[in-house]
Amino acid sequence: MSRSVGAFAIAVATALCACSQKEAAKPDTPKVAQAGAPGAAAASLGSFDPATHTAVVHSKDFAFDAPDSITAGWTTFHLVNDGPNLHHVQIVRLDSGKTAADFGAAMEASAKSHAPPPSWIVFYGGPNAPNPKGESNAMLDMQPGNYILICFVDIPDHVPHFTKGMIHPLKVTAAAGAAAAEPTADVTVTLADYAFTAQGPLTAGKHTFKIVNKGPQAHEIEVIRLAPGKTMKDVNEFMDKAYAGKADGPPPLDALGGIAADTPGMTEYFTADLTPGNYVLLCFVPDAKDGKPHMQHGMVKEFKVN
Ligand SMILES: [Cu+2]
Repeated sequence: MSRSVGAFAIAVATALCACSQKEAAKPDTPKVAQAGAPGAAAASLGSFDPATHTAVVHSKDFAFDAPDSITAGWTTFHLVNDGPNLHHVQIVRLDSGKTAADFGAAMEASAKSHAPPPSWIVFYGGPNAPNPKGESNAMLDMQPGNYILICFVDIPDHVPHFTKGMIHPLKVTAAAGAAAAEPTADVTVTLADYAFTAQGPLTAGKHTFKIVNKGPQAHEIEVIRLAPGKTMKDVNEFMDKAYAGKADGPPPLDALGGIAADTPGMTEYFTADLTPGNYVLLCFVPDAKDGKPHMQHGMVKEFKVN
Protein backbone atom coordinates (compact mmCIF):
# COMPACT_ATOMS: atom_id res chain seq x y z
CA MET A 1 0.00 0.00 0.00
CA SER A 2 1.19 3.48 -0.70
CA ARG A 3 1.87 5.65 2.31
CA SER A 4 -0.39 8.43 1.04
CA VAL A 5 -3.42 6.15 0.82
CA GLY A 6 -2.68 4.87 4.31
CA ALA A 7 -2.34 8.36 5.69
CA PHE A 8 -5.66 9.39 4.14
CA ALA A 9 -7.40 6.37 5.62
CA ILE A 10 -5.98 7.13 9.04
CA ALA A 11 -7.15 10.75 8.80
CA VAL A 12 -10.67 9.61 7.95
CA ALA A 13 -10.55 6.99 10.68
CA THR A 14 -9.47 9.58 13.23
CA ALA A 15 -12.32 11.87 12.20
CA LEU A 16 -14.83 9.03 12.59
CA CYS A 17 -13.32 8.18 15.94
CA ALA A 18 -13.67 11.67 17.39
CA CYS A 19 -16.84 10.57 19.18
CA SER A 20 -15.36 10.27 22.66
CA GLN A 21 -12.20 10.70 24.65
CA LYS A 22 -12.14 6.99 25.44
CA GLU A 23 -12.19 6.10 21.77
CA ALA A 24 -9.60 8.75 20.93
CA ALA A 25 -7.29 7.31 23.59
CA LYS A 26 -7.18 3.92 21.88
CA PRO A 27 -3.82 3.04 20.39
CA ASP A 28 -5.00 3.08 16.79
CA THR A 29 -1.89 4.85 15.63
CA PRO A 30 -0.10 2.33 13.45
CA LYS A 31 3.16 1.01 14.79
CA VAL A 32 5.98 -0.78 13.10
CA ALA A 33 5.17 -4.43 13.68
CA GLN A 34 7.81 -6.96 14.64
CA ALA A 35 7.66 -8.40 11.10
CA GLY A 36 8.88 -5.18 9.49
CA ALA A 37 12.60 -4.65 9.15
CA PRO A 38 13.85 -1.67 11.23
CA GLY A 39 13.72 1.50 9.18
CA ALA A 40 11.98 -0.21 6.27
CA ALA A 41 10.00 2.19 4.07
CA ALA A 42 6.82 0.09 4.16
CA ALA A 43 5.84 0.25 7.83
CA SER A 44 3.23 -2.30 8.86
CA LEU A 45 -0.19 -0.86 9.71
CA GLY A 46 -1.22 -3.91 11.73
CA SER A 47 -0.23 -4.01 15.39
CA PHE A 48 -0.89 -5.54 18.78
CA ASP A 49 -0.54 -3.64 22.04
CA PRO A 50 -0.29 -6.12 24.96
CA ALA A 51 -0.82 -3.31 27.49
CA THR A 52 -4.30 -2.47 26.17
CA HIS A 53 -5.00 -5.91 24.62
CA THR A 54 -5.78 -4.17 21.33
CA ALA A 55 -5.07 -5.55 17.86
CA VAL A 56 -5.25 -3.17 14.89
CA VAL A 57 -6.06 -4.69 11.50
CA HIS A 58 -6.15 -2.83 8.20
CA SER A 59 -8.06 -4.23 5.20
CA LYS A 60 -7.86 -3.30 1.54
CA ASP A 61 -8.50 -4.87 -1.89
CA PHE A 62 -7.37 -7.66 -1.30
CA ALA A 63 -5.14 -8.06 1.73
CA PHE A 64 -4.97 -7.68 5.48
CA ASP A 65 -2.24 -5.85 7.31
CA ALA A 66 -2.46 -7.49 10.74
CA PRO A 67 -0.32 -8.75 13.62
CA ASP A 68 0.98 -12.32 13.29
CA SER A 69 0.78 -13.06 17.01
CA ILE A 70 -1.20 -11.82 20.03
CA THR A 71 -1.67 -12.96 23.63
CA ALA A 72 -4.76 -14.71 25.00
CA GLY A 73 -7.67 -13.12 26.90
CA TRP A 74 -10.26 -10.45 26.13
CA THR A 75 -8.94 -8.60 23.08
CA THR A 76 -10.23 -5.59 21.17
CA PHE A 77 -9.90 -6.02 17.42
CA HIS A 78 -9.94 -2.66 15.71
CA LEU A 79 -10.59 -2.85 11.96
CA VAL A 80 -9.70 0.05 9.67
CA ASN A 81 -11.07 -0.56 6.19
CA ASP A 82 -8.84 1.22 3.69
CA GLY A 83 -11.27 0.15 0.93
CA PRO A 84 -12.22 0.65 -1.80
CA ASN A 85 -14.60 -2.30 -1.22
CA LEU A 86 -16.42 -3.45 1.90
CA HIS A 87 -14.32 -5.86 3.98
CA HIS A 88 -14.63 -7.52 7.37
CA VAL A 89 -12.48 -9.68 9.62
CA GLN A 90 -13.82 -13.18 10.10
CA ILE A 91 -11.71 -14.88 12.74
CA VAL A 92 -11.52 -18.66 12.44
CA ARG A 93 -9.82 -21.01 14.89
CA LEU A 94 -8.12 -23.93 13.18
CA ASP A 95 -8.10 -27.00 15.44
CA SER A 96 -6.38 -30.39 14.93
CA GLY A 97 -3.18 -28.80 13.60
CA LYS A 98 -4.88 -27.64 10.39
CA THR A 99 -3.45 -24.78 8.32
CA ALA A 100 -4.68 -21.90 6.16
CA ALA A 101 -4.14 -24.13 3.09
CA ASP A 102 -6.32 -26.85 4.67
CA PHE A 103 -8.98 -24.21 5.32
CA GLY A 104 -9.09 -23.12 1.67
CA ALA A 105 -9.40 -26.70 0.43
CA ALA A 106 -12.09 -27.56 3.01
CA MET A 107 -14.19 -24.49 2.15
CA GLU A 108 -13.96 -25.30 -1.55
CA ALA A 109 -15.07 -28.90 -0.93
CA SER A 110 -17.86 -27.70 1.38
CA ALA A 111 -19.15 -25.24 -1.23
CA LYS A 112 -19.13 -27.94 -3.94
CA SER A 113 -20.91 -30.57 -1.83
CA HIS A 114 -23.22 -28.10 0.00
CA ALA A 115 -22.07 -29.73 3.24
CA PRO A 116 -21.20 -27.81 6.42
CA PRO A 117 -17.49 -27.15 6.95
CA PRO A 118 -15.58 -29.73 9.06
CA SER A 119 -15.62 -29.36 12.84
CA TRP A 120 -11.94 -28.28 13.04
CA ILE A 121 -13.09 -24.97 11.50
CA VAL A 122 -14.40 -22.91 14.43
CA PHE A 123 -16.01 -19.59 13.51
CA TYR A 124 -14.89 -17.14 16.16
CA GLY A 125 -16.53 -13.80 15.35
CA GLY A 126 -14.49 -10.68 14.55
CA PRO A 127 -15.20 -7.07 13.58
CA ASN A 128 -17.85 -7.06 10.86
CA ALA A 129 -17.85 -4.79 7.81
CA PRO A 130 -17.62 -1.00 8.22
CA ASN A 131 -17.94 1.41 5.29
CA PRO A 132 -14.96 1.72 2.99
CA LYS A 133 -12.72 4.25 4.80
CA GLY A 134 -14.59 3.42 8.00
CA GLU A 135 -13.85 1.47 11.17
CA SER A 136 -15.42 -1.23 13.29
CA ASN A 137 -14.43 -3.22 16.37
CA ALA A 138 -15.02 -6.45 18.23
CA MET A 139 -14.05 -7.65 21.71
CA LEU A 140 -13.38 -11.39 21.79
CA ASP A 141 -12.11 -13.79 24.44
CA MET A 142 -9.14 -15.31 22.60
CA GLN A 143 -7.81 -18.73 23.65
CA PRO A 144 -4.30 -19.93 22.82
CA GLY A 145 -4.22 -21.63 19.42
CA ASN A 146 -3.90 -21.15 15.69
CA TYR A 147 -6.29 -18.82 13.93
CA ILE A 148 -6.74 -17.17 10.55
CA LEU A 149 -8.27 -13.80 9.70
CA ILE A 150 -10.29 -14.02 6.51
CA CYS A 151 -12.76 -11.95 4.50
CA PHE A 152 -15.91 -13.66 3.20
CA VAL A 153 -17.22 -10.51 1.49
CA ASP A 154 -17.79 -11.44 -2.18
CA ILE A 155 -18.68 -8.12 -3.81
CA PRO A 156 -18.30 -7.44 -6.76
CA ASP A 157 -18.14 -10.88 -8.42
CA HIS A 158 -19.44 -13.42 -5.86
CA VAL A 159 -15.84 -14.55 -5.28
CA PRO A 160 -15.01 -14.45 -1.53
CA HIS A 161 -12.11 -12.10 -0.85
CA PHE A 162 -10.19 -14.74 1.14
CA THR A 163 -9.57 -16.55 -2.14
CA LYS A 164 -8.04 -13.32 -3.52
CA GLY A 165 -5.49 -12.94 -0.74
CA MET A 166 -7.49 -11.84 2.32
CA ILE A 167 -6.27 -14.62 4.60
CA HIS A 168 -3.81 -13.95 7.41
CA PRO A 169 -2.53 -16.48 10.01
CA LEU A 170 -2.72 -15.37 13.65
CA LYS A 171 -1.14 -17.21 16.55
CA VAL A 172 -2.56 -16.69 20.05
CA THR A 173 -0.09 -17.44 22.81
CA ALA A 174 -0.61 -17.76 26.57
CA ALA A 175 -1.00 -14.39 28.28
CA ALA A 176 1.52 -12.91 30.67
CA GLY A 177 0.54 -10.01 32.91
CA ALA A 178 -2.86 -8.64 33.83
CA ALA A 179 -5.81 -9.90 31.81
CA ALA A 180 -8.36 -7.51 30.38
CA ALA A 181 -11.82 -7.58 31.97
CA GLU A 182 -14.84 -8.80 30.04
CA PRO A 183 -16.61 -5.70 28.63
CA THR A 184 -19.86 -4.39 30.13
CA ALA A 185 -22.72 -3.96 27.67
CA ASP A 186 -25.90 -1.87 27.75
CA VAL A 187 -27.58 -3.69 24.84
CA THR A 188 -27.75 -7.47 24.42
CA VAL A 189 -28.66 -9.06 21.09
CA THR A 190 -29.22 -12.81 20.89
CA LEU A 191 -28.80 -14.57 17.54
CA ALA A 192 -30.76 -17.75 16.83
CA ASP A 193 -32.31 -19.71 13.94
CA TYR A 194 -33.74 -17.37 12.64
CA ALA A 195 -34.10 -14.12 14.58
CA PHE A 196 -32.35 -11.22 16.28
CA THR A 197 -33.72 -10.43 19.75
CA ALA A 198 -32.54 -7.12 21.24
CA GLN A 199 -32.77 -6.10 24.91
CA GLY A 200 -31.72 -2.65 26.06
CA PRO A 201 -31.98 0.92 24.81
CA LEU A 202 -31.49 1.27 21.03
CA THR A 203 -31.21 5.04 21.44
CA ALA A 204 -28.98 7.71 19.92
CA GLY A 205 -25.43 7.64 21.26
CA LYS A 206 -22.63 5.18 21.83
CA HIS A 207 -23.51 1.67 22.93
CA THR A 208 -21.65 -1.49 23.83
CA PHE A 209 -23.47 -4.47 22.36
CA LYS A 210 -23.23 -7.97 23.84
CA ILE A 211 -23.84 -10.63 21.20
CA VAL A 212 -24.87 -14.12 22.25
CA ASN A 213 -25.33 -16.89 19.68
CA LYS A 214 -27.99 -19.33 20.89
CA GLY A 215 -27.64 -21.45 17.70
CA PRO A 216 -28.10 -24.08 16.57
CA GLN A 217 -26.25 -22.62 13.53
CA ALA A 218 -23.40 -20.12 13.25
CA HIS A 219 -24.68 -16.53 12.90
CA GLU A 220 -23.36 -13.02 12.41
CA ILE A 221 -24.70 -9.54 13.07
CA GLU A 222 -24.10 -6.71 10.63
CA VAL A 223 -25.52 -3.28 11.52
CA ILE A 224 -26.47 -0.93 8.69
CA ARG A 225 -28.01 2.54 8.81
CA LEU A 226 -30.30 3.24 5.85
CA ALA A 227 -29.70 6.50 4.00
CA PRO A 228 -32.57 8.97 4.53
CA GLY A 229 -35.67 7.81 2.64
CA LYS A 230 -34.13 4.45 1.68
CA THR A 231 -35.51 1.00 2.49
CA MET A 232 -34.28 -2.61 2.39
CA LYS A 233 -35.72 -2.75 -1.14
CA ASP A 234 -33.16 -0.10 -2.16
CA VAL A 235 -30.42 -2.05 -0.37
CA ASN A 236 -31.31 -5.28 -2.20
CA GLU A 237 -31.42 -3.47 -5.56
CA PHE A 238 -28.05 -1.86 -4.83
CA MET A 239 -26.53 -5.25 -3.92
CA ASP A 240 -27.81 -6.77 -7.18
CA LYS A 241 -26.22 -3.92 -9.15
CA ALA A 242 -22.97 -4.18 -7.18
CA TYR A 243 -22.72 -7.90 -7.97
CA ALA A 244 -23.32 -7.12 -11.64
CA GLY A 245 -20.49 -4.54 -11.50
CA LYS A 246 -23.02 -1.81 -12.29
CA ALA A 247 -23.34 0.06 -9.00
CA ASP A 248 -24.30 3.65 -9.76
CA GLY A 249 -24.47 6.43 -7.20
CA PRO A 250 -23.68 6.21 -3.50
CA PRO A 251 -24.79 3.13 -1.52
CA PRO A 252 -28.21 3.59 0.15
CA LEU A 253 -26.66 2.71 3.50
CA ASP A 254 -23.82 3.13 5.97
CA ALA A 255 -22.22 -0.07 7.26
CA LEU A 256 -21.37 0.20 10.97
CA GLY A 257 -19.90 -3.26 11.61
CA GLY A 258 -21.04 -5.84 14.14
CA ILE A 259 -19.75 -9.36 14.79
CA ALA A 260 -18.75 -11.80 12.03
CA ALA A 261 -19.97 -15.41 12.13
CA ASP A 262 -19.56 -17.14 15.46
CA THR A 263 -20.20 -20.58 16.88
CA PRO A 264 -23.28 -21.32 19.03
CA GLY A 265 -22.57 -20.67 22.70
CA MET A 266 -20.12 -17.84 22.06
CA THR A 267 -20.39 -14.29 23.43
CA GLU A 268 -18.70 -11.23 21.93
CA TYR A 269 -18.99 -7.45 22.19
CA PHE A 270 -18.73 -4.46 19.88
CA THR A 271 -19.33 -0.75 20.19
CA ALA A 272 -21.25 1.44 17.76
CA ASP A 273 -22.39 5.05 17.77
CA LEU A 274 -26.07 5.25 16.78
CA THR A 275 -27.12 8.52 15.19
CA PRO A 276 -30.81 9.13 14.42
CA GLY A 277 -32.08 7.10 11.48
CA ASN A 278 -33.47 3.76 10.35
CA TYR A 279 -31.31 0.73 11.03
CA VAL A 280 -31.26 -2.91 10.01
CA LEU A 281 -29.56 -5.92 11.61
CA LEU A 282 -28.60 -8.57 9.05
CA CYS A 283 -27.14 -12.09 8.96
CA PHE A 284 -25.60 -13.19 5.65
CA VAL A 285 -24.37 -16.61 6.87
CA PRO A 286 -25.45 -19.29 4.37
CA ASP A 287 -28.00 -21.71 5.80
CA ALA A 288 -26.84 -25.24 6.61
CA LYS A 289 -29.87 -26.74 4.88
CA ASP A 290 -30.48 -24.69 1.73
CA GLY A 291 -27.45 -22.40 1.41
CA LYS A 292 -29.58 -19.23 1.38
CA PRO A 293 -28.36 -16.31 3.51
CA HIS A 294 -30.07 -16.28 6.90
CA MET A 295 -31.56 -12.87 6.10
CA GLN A 296 -33.83 -14.75 3.66
CA HIS A 297 -34.93 -16.94 6.59
CA GLY A 298 -35.96 -14.00 8.73
CA MET A 299 -32.70 -12.65 10.17
CA VAL A 300 -33.54 -9.06 9.20
CA LYS A 301 -34.46 -6.76 12.07
CA GLU A 302 -35.34 -3.12 11.43
CA PHE A 303 -35.38 -0.45 14.14
CA LYS A 304 -35.51 3.30 14.34
CA VAL A 305 -33.28 5.59 16.39
CA ASN A 306 -34.85 8.96 17.21
CU1 LIG B 1 -12.83 -8.26 1.78
